[in-house]
Order: sequence, then structure tokens, then C-alpha cells
Amino acid sequence: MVSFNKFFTSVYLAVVYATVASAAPRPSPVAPPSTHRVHELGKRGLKLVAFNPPSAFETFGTGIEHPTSDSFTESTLEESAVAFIQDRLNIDTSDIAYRTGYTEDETSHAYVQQKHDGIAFSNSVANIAFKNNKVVAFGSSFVKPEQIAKSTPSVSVEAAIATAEEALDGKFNDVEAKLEYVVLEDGSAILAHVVQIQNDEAETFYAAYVDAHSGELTSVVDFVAEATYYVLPVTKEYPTEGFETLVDPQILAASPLGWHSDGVTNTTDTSGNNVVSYKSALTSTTPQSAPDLVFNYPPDLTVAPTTVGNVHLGRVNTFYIVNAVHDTWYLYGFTEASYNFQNANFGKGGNGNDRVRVSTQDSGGTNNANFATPPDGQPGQMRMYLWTRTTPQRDGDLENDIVIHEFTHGLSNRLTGGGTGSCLQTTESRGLGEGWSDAMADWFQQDENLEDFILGGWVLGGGTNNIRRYPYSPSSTVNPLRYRDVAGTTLVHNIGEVWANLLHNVHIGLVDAHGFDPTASSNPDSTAGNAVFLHLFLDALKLQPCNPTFVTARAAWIQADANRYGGANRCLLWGVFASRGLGSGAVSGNYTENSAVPDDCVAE
Ligand SMILES: *[C@@H]1O[C@H](CO)[C@@H](O)[C@H](O)[C@H]1NC(C)=O
Ligand SMILES: *[C@@H]1O[C@H](CO)[C@@H](O)[C@H](O)[C@H]1NC(C)=O
Ligand SMILES: [Ca+2]
Ligand SMILES: [Zn+2]
Repeated sequence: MVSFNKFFTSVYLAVVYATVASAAPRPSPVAPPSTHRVHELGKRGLKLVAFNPPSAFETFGTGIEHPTSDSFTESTLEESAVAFIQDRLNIDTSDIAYRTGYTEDETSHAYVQQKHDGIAFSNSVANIAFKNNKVVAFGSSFVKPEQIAKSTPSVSVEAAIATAEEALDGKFNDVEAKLEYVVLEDGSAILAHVVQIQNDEAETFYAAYVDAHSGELTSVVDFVAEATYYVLPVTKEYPTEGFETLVDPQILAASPLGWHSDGVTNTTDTSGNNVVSYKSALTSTTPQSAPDLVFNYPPDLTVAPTTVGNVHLGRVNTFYIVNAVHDTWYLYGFTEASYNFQNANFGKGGNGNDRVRVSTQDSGGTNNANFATPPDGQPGQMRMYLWTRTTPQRDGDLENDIVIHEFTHGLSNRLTGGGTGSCLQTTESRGLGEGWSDAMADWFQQDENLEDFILGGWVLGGGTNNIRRYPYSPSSTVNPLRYRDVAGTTLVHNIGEVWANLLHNVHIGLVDAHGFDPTASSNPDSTAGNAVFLHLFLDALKLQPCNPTFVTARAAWIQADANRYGGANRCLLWGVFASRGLGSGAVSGNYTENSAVPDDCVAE
């Protein structure tokens, strides 16, 4: 966490320097991949890389003073925003165009564009938040272009439209064309005619940017969204944290045809290549609420989960979570070849026809959930139940940690022993299985603060309610569980708690060492501690033997680190395991504790 913040600050400073330094030469901007999107366009497969300058972002806690702090209430939002940017970036007010803004919950948000000769920049923007007359946040991709094109076009708008129609295989839709500046990756700003091009048959709809001096198509904005879901984002645990509208959350590297196609059949409901979410019968899915894969079923948590809208929401949320988790795991190595759950495998190995079936609000039980993992090639079966501790009852389908816990049984059972679904059968290994499931739910819902983690709090009524005996925590006061506590119990969840808490602490150790990356779930190349953790998690499952023990599961983590990171985290891992009695002399079978680490890991 510490190192990530440092990194972030230095990036910000570098960007601000580039912005305010006037004549001084600067290196060409090194654009991270997130500033690019490659579009494949039209019938000719034309490829265009759209560039968006990196956005610097600063937050200021309770806020900082700004030029109109003292007169904020008499100033318009536009005046305050323009004055702040003018002061902060040291640029002329004529280069700043206020676009829009609003005030909500005592916070005012202003959205601004860069401008030159009265013409706005399309991809150079800023946003400012004011609270209590102070600035609390500032984001900016403003640039100081090295070259800027003349503001009078030398190519006609008609010629620009013809170029765009040809390249994008569509028709100009008569929405008035406009002139805008566009910043390119080389630091220059071109003048562009912006025209909208549509093709209803091919379902394409673009804003095309045609250089108003050279006549070339330089960039596009793609308006077509593949799908929209109103759900609880996978990074949140409880419905009380707020549902959100997510547009195109699928990761194409993991689900190449999106979430609603297996290459043969395309769907418009909560069934797809990775999962089908249904109620009572496999065919009883939730349809899109509007065309083009919009799934918008807002919750009403004041009425029973079994009311129609809430049933829909349960299916949509589990459909989304299983897909999102499928995609993240895929990037970290749970693929067709390593026996994952998909109907079509696109020729990439493994057995197909085994997408996950999620039975939502299943009537077979209450106050629980489960997941059955048959061998690769047969569908995984998740059953989610209603919880009866509250009035109205609560639906486990809406509590993401429970859904992720269950799906992780599929991960651990398929990766251990090579897809048989038969290698977590002993009491100890089933206990470890519960531990992986809790630890995975914990991983998805952490941010850089790595707080103590409670499982199943909301379905039990919220507050400090916890399905487990203790929160997961590095503190031995909050969570005293140690390796020796495995002795004498055959309760798999109690055994799992020991393992999950060890992994919680491994996660903290890795993030302390390597920082936290909030994009890790879609970025397996990240070197941050949370990404390292997930790699080791999956790698170790693949390495460990059939029916592992704490001792062999520990050895698999250490080997996974040797394989992937050359043992860079070996002593860190030993240190965490030893801290709770799973040191190098710990004994399997009778659970005798030991706090030793290998000699080369002994601190000086
Ligand atoms: C089905 O969906 C895929 C992926 O979005 C798309 O490429 C394909 O054209 C669609 N097929 C039909 C018949 O609509
Ligand atoms: C645990 O097992 C080990 C190895 O078999 C043995 O040496 C040790 O005495 C045992 N400890 C206890 C407390 O039973
Ligand atoms: Ca499979
Ligand atoms: Zn479980």
C-alpha cells in the first residue's frame, strides 16, 4: 500500500511538470496501455489506435484553498473551476472551457475541457470537486501541445464525411459536425472534423475524427456498448455498499465472444458460455430489460427477495459475478486447458459443456449455499439459498463474498489434481478448500487498506455478524487461530478458518512488500502484491498434491513463488506461515506447532 501511493504521487508530479513547463523540452510522454484502445473498424479491418492523454488525479482530504475560496458562494461553479485550473496549471483562462457541472450532497462537480482559439479539445479534460468551499479532488489530462494545428480547416467537412463513411463502412447520421482539437501521442494537437457515422445493419455507431488539414481519419469513439448490468461490483461485498451500472465489464482476453455467446448460440438473458443463472428450472433465466443486453433490475430490499424484481436481480448479480470472476481467474491461469467451466472451449483444450449452473434462491435449503464440482466436462452446480435471520429475508445471491466463496470451490477442486474434482476429499483438504474459498472472497473485496474481513455479514443482519468465528486479521487478539487449532476438529469450516487467516496475512505481507494495484483483477502482469498473491494462489493449487495438508499446501506456495518469482517472496511466506505455527518444523498429522523458518530466512 505504501509503495503504491508513492508511485502514484510521482506519476502525478511528472504529469503536472509536463503540463506547466513551458519552453523546456520534455521526453515524449510514456503512455501506459490504459491510455490506448485499439479499434478494428469497418469491413476492411482497419486498425486505429485511439489515444487519451493520461489523467493525473489528486485528492485533498478535507480540501485545499483555491482562488475563490473566500467568495465561493457568490461565484458560479464555472468561475470557481476556471480560476482554480488557471491558478493550478498556470494557463490562460482563454484555454479553459467549462463544459458542465452540478451540486449534490454538498459537493459540486465541474467538468472542463482544454481550449485553443475558441475550439475545445476532445481528449484533454479536467474535473474538479468542491466541498465546503474547498477543492477536494482534481483530475486533469490537460497538456501543453508541442505543436498545434491552425484553427481554420483546410479540408471541407463534406470531404471529411466522405472519408469517414468509406473507412467506417457506414453513413453520416446528420448530427451536426463540429471542429475539435485532438491531442496525439506524439504531443501534437491536430484540428479535426468530428462526424457521426452509423451502420444499423452492422450495429456500428462511431464518432469519427478526420484531420481538418490532412484529411485523414485519425481516431474514433465507439458508442456501441456490448452489455450493461445493474449489479453489485465484484469489488464490493454487501448490497449496502451500493449497486452500480457496469458497461461492458467482460474481459475479452478471457471471454473472447463476451458473456452471451458460445460461438453458436447468442443469448439475451442470464445464460452464456461461462454460466447460466436461473430460478427453479434451467430455462427460467432473466431476460434483458432493454435491447442490446441491458440488464437493469433495481433492488427493493424492503420487500421479500422473492418479489419479481428481486428475483431478476439475484439472477443478474450471480450471472455477473461468476462471469467477472471467471474472467479474472482466466487471466491468472484457470483456462480451458486447466479444466475451467465453459460450454465452448474455442479449441483451446480441456473439456467443454461445463459452464456453471447457478440455482438462485434455491428452495432446497436456507441460510447456506453450496457448490458441486464434478470432473472437467460436466457442469459445476452452485446453489444459493435465502437467509432467514432478518425480515424481510435476505438473498445470498446479492452478497458477493458468498457467491465468490462458492465458485472458488470449483476453482480449488478443478485445479488440485488435474480436473478430476476428486482431490479435496480428506477432512483436512476439505478444510483447506473452505479456506481458499474465504480467502478468495477476501481478495476480491480488498482495497489498499487491507482491512479485517468478515464473511457473510449482510445476510446475517450486518454489523459485526460473521458466519465465521473471527474476522480475518493479522491481529492475534482479533483472530487468535493457529496451526495447532486444526488438531481435534473435524469441522471443515473451522479448519478452513485457520488457512484463510494465514492467506489473509500472506496477502497483507505481499502488499506491504510490493504495493497494491486496484486494476489487478484485469491485469495479471501487475507486479503489485495483490497480483502476486493471486498468481501464487492459483499456481500453488496446480502444484499441490491430491488431498493436500497444511504442510504440503504451504510447500506449494513456496514452490509457486520459486517458479514464478525466483523465490523473491520465499522468506516472506515462511515468516507469515511460521507466525501462526506453520513453521518449518510443523508436523503434519498431529498438528504440532513450530515457529522456525529456514536458516537463510532468520532475521539478523
Ligand atoms: C453472436 O455474438 C458474437 C459475439 O458478440 C458475434 O460475433 C456474432 O456475430 C453473433 N452472431 C449472431 C448470429 O448474431
Ligand atoms: C507428532 O508426530 C511426530 C512425528 O510422528 C512425533 O515425533 C511427535 O512426538 C508427535 N507429537 C505429539 C505431541 O504427538
Ligand atoms: Ca471445462
Ligand atoms: Zn464452502
